[in-house]
Amino acid sequence: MIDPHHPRAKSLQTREQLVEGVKMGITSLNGLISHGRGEAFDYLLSEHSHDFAIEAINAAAATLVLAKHPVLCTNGNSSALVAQEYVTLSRLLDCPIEINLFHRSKEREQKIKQHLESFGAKNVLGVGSDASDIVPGIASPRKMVSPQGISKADVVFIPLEDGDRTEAVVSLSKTVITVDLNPLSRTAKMANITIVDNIVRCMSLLIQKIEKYKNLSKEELEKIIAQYDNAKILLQAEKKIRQGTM
Ligand code: PTJ
Repeated sequence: MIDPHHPRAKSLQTREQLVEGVKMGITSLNGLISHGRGEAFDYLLSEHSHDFAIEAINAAAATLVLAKHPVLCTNGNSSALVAQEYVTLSRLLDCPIEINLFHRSKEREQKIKQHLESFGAKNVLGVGSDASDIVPGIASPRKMVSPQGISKADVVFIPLEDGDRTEAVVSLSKTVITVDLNPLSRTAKMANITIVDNIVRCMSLLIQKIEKYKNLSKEELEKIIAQYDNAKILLQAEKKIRQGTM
């Protein structure tokens, strides 16, 4: 039990969630290493959702509201950390959640599906034989995708990856929104919209913004997207990191 008054309580709770994820068979052991990388960047960003993250959240919300077939990809880390938020987002957008794993196993897919369903998920794709389509140009098992999910999607939410999937999905003319605390990662650079923030902080902000933007006109949403410049956002995040936490 983590004392809520501990100065690093939130960070320690997040670690516990991932350790629990490993025990439940949801998160891979490699996922813990990945989280450590994220934590290091979060520390350099003062564990704060900065203006550059908010601007990306705005563009992501506008893009998701306008999307015809959005899909929310999840892996072992995001499922352990923000399952409830995934389910809320999928309800708000009336869209599926697709499990798409790097360290793929049928058992882990099933456990993640059950975990998401325990939070109320209704439409979970990518499990077992459902992942029957192939995205060309991906070297890992993440190339296997659902025909009703990533294959069909015009907008794909792909948080917490640093690999070739985003590049391959973007080259299919789909829009990719990512969440990555490392603004220098391949994914951060290749995605159309990169939210440089911790997924445990930014999901609720994204949900709130989508609720608000559902009342905006198509023209207003298109304007928010047109004004967004991902390269500028990444530069701002990198600058913040270089300035340090002082
Ligand atoms: O569950 P699987 O098998 O699909 O595996 C998932 C992991 C996360 C292990 C896999 O996708 C992986 O190895 O990812 P990487 O290459 O470590 O990349 C993850 C990126 O997300 C890194 O740039 C991290 O800095 C970043 N990251 C990690 N935790 C967070 C994060 N970004 C935002 N919020 C976090 N909590």
